Amino acid sequence: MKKSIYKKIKEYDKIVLARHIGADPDALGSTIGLREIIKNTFPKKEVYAIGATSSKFKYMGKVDKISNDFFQDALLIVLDTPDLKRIDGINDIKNFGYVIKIDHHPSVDNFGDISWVDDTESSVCQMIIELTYSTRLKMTKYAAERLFMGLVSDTNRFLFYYTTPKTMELVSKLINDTNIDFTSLYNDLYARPLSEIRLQGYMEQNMIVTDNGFAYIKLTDEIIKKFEVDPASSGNLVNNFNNINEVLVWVTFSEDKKQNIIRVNARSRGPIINKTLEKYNGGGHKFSSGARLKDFEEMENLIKDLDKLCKDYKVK
Ligand SMILES: [Mn+2]
Repeated sequence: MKKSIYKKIKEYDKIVLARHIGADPDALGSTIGLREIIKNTFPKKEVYAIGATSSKFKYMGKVDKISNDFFQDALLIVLDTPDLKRIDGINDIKNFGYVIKIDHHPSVDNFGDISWVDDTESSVCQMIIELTYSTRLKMTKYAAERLFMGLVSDTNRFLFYYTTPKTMELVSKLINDTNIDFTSLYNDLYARPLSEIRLQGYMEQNMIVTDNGFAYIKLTDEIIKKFEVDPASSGNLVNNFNNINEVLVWVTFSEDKKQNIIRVNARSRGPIINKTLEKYNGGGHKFSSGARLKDFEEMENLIKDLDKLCKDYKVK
């Protein structure tokens, strides 16, 4: 698999690297990292990492803008994207000469002349490190930094269960090989605006926790404005409330006045929550789901449902 991917990279002079919309460090790190690696190995090739610019993750590097004329006869490599409709900047993959998919999500759309999909890999950045070290591709320090940041971000600093001995071995080889000053990269990844920290403090103080281990916080438009954040980033703070002894399931309700909805972000340390969220115009993974509600009345029903879910789980 990796050898045949290398062969195609060697064969094509024009290469486009794409990833999912709403880019995260793994998507940016794998495309920008692979661009540098291919250019370092084959300096004459034209290689572009495309997709919308991300101001939040600008430290990951610059993305390229190219015209659609370039696509013909080019090799397209789609990274970190399980479904065709979420590829950023490409409407039809048929416009390309050859397509390779490299991904670690459970498969949604089966596409690509070559498809390397493995959901036991921690990140696509891990897969690119692996690809590079098992072929004649040549790593660079800049690429190593991007790949390291993407991997660390997707594993939440080696915390998630799909961090494996292979992850550790590849990262160790990467650091030895390129001498990246990896501890200096954490500031970019983890520095947050004061407004967000203040809101988190508010949430910690005001979160309601039931006897059944269900925790929630209602963030009205007024509160969101007071803390000078936005409904999307306030909802993302849900990730900072795991590992609380008394809490099994926790949820943020963020009022979005512009779209006239209540955004729901839900997480769990046990009960399976996506089935419940599906009844409320939402869904997602077993332990990590979201939804969009019409109003706070619907919120009250969801609170009752999730509290019952925690109660039933505890009885088991
Ligand atoms: Mn990823």
